[in-house]
Amino acid sequence: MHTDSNCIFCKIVAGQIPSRKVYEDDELLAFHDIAPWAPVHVLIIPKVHIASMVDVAEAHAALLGRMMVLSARLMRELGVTNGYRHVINTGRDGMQEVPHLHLHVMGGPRPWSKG
Ligand code: DGP
Repeated sequence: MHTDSNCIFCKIVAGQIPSRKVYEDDELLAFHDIAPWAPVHVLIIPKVHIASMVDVAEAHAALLGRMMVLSARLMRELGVTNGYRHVINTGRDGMQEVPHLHLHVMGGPRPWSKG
């Protein structure tokens, strides 16, 4: 699997940086955001290093689909019952800070920042 030894999220996947994990399988990892914008703020990432949506190819379609399906399951499991937001930031103008593809999933009682 392609990884980047300088990437923070690859280090989280490798267990070199601790995280509050909520889900893990062979392809995906989900953990709480270190700087949450909402009462529940989870990041879902592919374990393979894909820098951003710019690098997504047809071959990743199932992987991205799994990230979306997992998001609904995790919000249910984390007790988010009144709705939630999905955000994917892409590149500098898209306000992406960590160059490893990640899906933000945010919910919980409002008010909270729109990010
Ligand atoms: P973005 O702007 O979409 O690249 O958001 C990156 C998010 O990643 C940001 O909300 C903070 C979070 N983050 C950055 N470093 C860490 C870390 O080491 N651990 C965790 N859990 N989250 C991190």
